[in-house]
Amino acid sequence: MSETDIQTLAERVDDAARQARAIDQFATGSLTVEDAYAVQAASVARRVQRGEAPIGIKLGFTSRAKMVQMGVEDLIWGRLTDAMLVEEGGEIDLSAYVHPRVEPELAFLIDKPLAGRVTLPQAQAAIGAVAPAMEIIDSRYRDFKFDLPSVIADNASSSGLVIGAWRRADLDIANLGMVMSLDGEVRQVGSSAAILGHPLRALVAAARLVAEAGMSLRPGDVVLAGAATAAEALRPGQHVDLRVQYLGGAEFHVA
Ligand code: OOG
Repeated sequence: MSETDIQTLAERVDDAARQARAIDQFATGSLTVEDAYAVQAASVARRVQRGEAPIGIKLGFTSRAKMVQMGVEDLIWGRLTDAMLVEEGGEIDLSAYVHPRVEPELAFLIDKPLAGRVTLPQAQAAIGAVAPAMEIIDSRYRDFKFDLPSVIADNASSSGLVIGAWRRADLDIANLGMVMSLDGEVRQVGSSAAILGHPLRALVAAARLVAEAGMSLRPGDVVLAGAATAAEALRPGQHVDLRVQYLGGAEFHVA
């Protein structure tokens, strides 16, 4: 794919995100996974040119529940910027999104540089803190339908993130209960073990994936491990709450 084509597709997904408008997914077979990551990088570069700052990355499809919900089998990653941060306890405005959904996650705060092929203990040693988190995903594609290259090009549906209180990463996070409620009604129940069998494996994968893109995880970066359960659609007026065993929680309102 030519540089011009990459820029054209990057503009298309970036404009759709900015205007909160659904677009058709890219024609099947029209771009490879490699092209798709180039489009993603170019679309996020447009955000950075507008003044947004990169804050880390997110993993996608790290749980069976998400793969089954979206019909996609491969691990993907996307780039997070400061403009995507939603204040914990704060409010989001639905008009800024196409058809947002929320999913329960864990966030890692990187303390030491990490990239390439690393072991679980190396990943553990690179973390400064861990927090309960929710990701607000918002595919720019009509009906939230996409194939693998399309969702990668659309920055893995990245749209917002809510991070609860950070705590030191000295806790065993392998199998923590996670409960996400909408308006006080329990909607998704899971375990951090649903994330690749152990959420730290998401960090191992993140280190490998960023290295393949010529990048590294740096101190201060946030890594979202990927959803532990299926995602829930957001509606006006909702209160969304996540509780994670031993870690506390996070919440926000939808306006
Ligand atoms: C793609 C993003 C998936 C996750 O945590 O699995 C994701 C999507 O479902 O729109 O963020």
